[in-house]
Amino acid sequence: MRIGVVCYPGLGGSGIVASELADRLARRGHRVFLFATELPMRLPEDSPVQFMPVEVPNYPVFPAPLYTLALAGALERAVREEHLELIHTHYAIPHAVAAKLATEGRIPLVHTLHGTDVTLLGIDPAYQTLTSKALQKASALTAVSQHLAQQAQRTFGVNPQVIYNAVDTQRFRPNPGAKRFYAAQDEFLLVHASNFRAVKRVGDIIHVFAKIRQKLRARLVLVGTGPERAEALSIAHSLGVDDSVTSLATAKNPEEVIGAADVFLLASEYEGFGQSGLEALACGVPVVATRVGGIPEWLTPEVGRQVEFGDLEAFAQAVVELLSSPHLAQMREAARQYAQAHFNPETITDQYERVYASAMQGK
Ligand code: GMT
Repeated sequence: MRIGVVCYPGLGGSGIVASELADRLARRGHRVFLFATELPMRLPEDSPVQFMPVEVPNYPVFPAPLYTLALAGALERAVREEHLELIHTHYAIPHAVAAKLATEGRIPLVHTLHGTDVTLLGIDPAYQTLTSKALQKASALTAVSQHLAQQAQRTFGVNPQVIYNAVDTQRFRPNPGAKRFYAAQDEFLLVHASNFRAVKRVGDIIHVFAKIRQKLRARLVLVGTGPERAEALSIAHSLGVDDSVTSLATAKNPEEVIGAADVFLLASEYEGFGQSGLEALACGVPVVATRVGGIPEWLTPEVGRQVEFGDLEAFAQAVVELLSSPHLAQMREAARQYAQAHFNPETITDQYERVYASAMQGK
């Protein structure tokens, strides 16, 4: 098939899911065109995917760059010139509307909902009505968790099929030998990775870490960057733990440090899925995370702990208990096996191919 995939290129789960899927589809023989404003960071250098840059010209007459229109224009041209047979967008806003505008019903559209496109932006009156219309008219919709699918039904009146995210267990694998680069021999290594948006509550991670430090020796590595990074580091300073916190803002290979961790921390207020937690499990690293959104659908007691959102005392306690548990080594083994068994990229690619096949039949 000739498939157009649309995504955001930067630090964010939907761009990761989209570019890894695009790459796998292309390696299966599909002709895949990936539309984004920049080369997505998780697209392998040797990928057979054809990157289609979306140029967003700005003119002083516009109050802001017109991304939706520029994307729609790029898609419309590719339908004509590259003979796209289907478009699959990741993150509904504004991609669902842009694809509808570009194609006007000529080819099937598939949209994957990821999280804040439903829960935060989706309920914003500025975007809600037109996005609902575009999603209701789509050939197929998928969501990355049951929880998100239910939210989408409430917000947009649609019933997406759930396809969980995959994890590349070749890339995300245990890397205990690297722990010495990040922590002293008698320290535990705790890791958090995200795009540091407010919803990730990185400040809570720092508070939790300060509580853990009162009980045992540990070091926290923060992987990634975003709007809340400076605030998080300032909280670390004010709590007197900044000497034990390392910030790796531009880590190109986050798996190197995640694979060296003892426990991975995720304190989010909401997660459509929580991709970074799954990547930690694939590395054989147990996860402690908040019981929000799609997290309970993959974080089982065999591979980690769930805690109530905002209960920082319980969060710290759960981490300390895990680190002191005689079963920690078993849990590490179980985490990797579980990720390999349930979130296999090829199985998940099969599921998307089936969605495309039925979308093509119904066109
Ligand atoms: O909203 C974000 O923080 C980023 C968003 C995205 O689209 O990049 O991430 C969402 O998609 C990921 C991949 O499916 C999920 O793992 C994340 O849980 C989800 N983020 C939120 O729901 C906050």
